[in-house]
Amino acid sequence: MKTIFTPLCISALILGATGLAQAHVSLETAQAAAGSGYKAVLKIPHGCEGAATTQVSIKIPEGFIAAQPQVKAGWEIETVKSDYQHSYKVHGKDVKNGVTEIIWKGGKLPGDFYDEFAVVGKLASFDKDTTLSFPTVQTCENDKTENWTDIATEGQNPHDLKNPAPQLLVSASAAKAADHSAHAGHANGHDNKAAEAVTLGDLTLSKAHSVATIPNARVAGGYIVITNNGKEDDNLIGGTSDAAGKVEIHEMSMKDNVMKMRKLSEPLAIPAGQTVTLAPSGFHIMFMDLAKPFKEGETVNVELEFEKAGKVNLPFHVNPAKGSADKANDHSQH
Ligand SMILES: [Cu+2]
Repeated sequence: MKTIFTPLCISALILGATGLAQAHVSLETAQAAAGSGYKAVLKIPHGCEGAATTQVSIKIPEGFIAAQPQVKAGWEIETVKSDYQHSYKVHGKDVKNGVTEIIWKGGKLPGDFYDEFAVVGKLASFDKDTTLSFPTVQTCENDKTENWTDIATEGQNPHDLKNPAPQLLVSASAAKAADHSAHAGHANGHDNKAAEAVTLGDLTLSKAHSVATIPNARVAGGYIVITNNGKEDDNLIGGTSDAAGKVEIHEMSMKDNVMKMRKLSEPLAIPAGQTVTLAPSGFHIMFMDLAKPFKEGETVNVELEFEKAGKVNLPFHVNPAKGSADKANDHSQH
């Protein structure tokens, strides 16, 4: 089944130049929690040997459910729907099919410019850490193509692939990760560290971490996975930290092709039975007015407050500025 969808509103394309002429196509957020909502932001860093990109198609992997492309000014969107290999429960309903391929066409991305193509959906509740591949084909003027479709076989290093498909590491659901705390280090990547999972009432808080800042930074992001194992919704009201003048909850979103960050005006909902992931491309904690820059290897003490579960003190480990999750997918340094 094919559906043609043409965005009516054409707003100015925001284009950023890139110096990474050799960079591979990759996902902006290369790690997410099983069972959570996920926004796949496909980064297209260059054309085909200089030719402008006129079409981008992406295959949606099994386990990325209810995929919906984000409207993109200047591009038509075509979706292919087919049956999933498995059946999934979404909001209590069985979902057996959905979008398995998305094609953006009719646009023109000059060869030396950069752009992003986004898809939102939900990750299945994988019970072990799983790598999902999003094979992508870039079609350019003069019938040139770039195929980002190589998938590493077992035991093969993805870095050895010439044209790797963009990858997402899905970490097993937080509740399960807590049961297997010995594996927590693995689940989280190579040398990055995050706090052990903490239980607060019905909530499980895991993977609390921040990222090292540049020397004069005034703000830093905080990231965490929050699972509500209870039967009642809860809300993240806010937090405090001795490392920052203020702790706010922010949302990063795309509006008319512009990346916007805003402070949430209401508490962040943690619905019953669901996992909310605070990550760089979505909801996140923002440490404002830093007492001093965050350095790799340090721990930042944070008190988070939930409406029902109450307050909890959590260490946020400061990871290197370029995380291992990024390294797995970002080949720009080759
Ligand atoms: Cu922010």
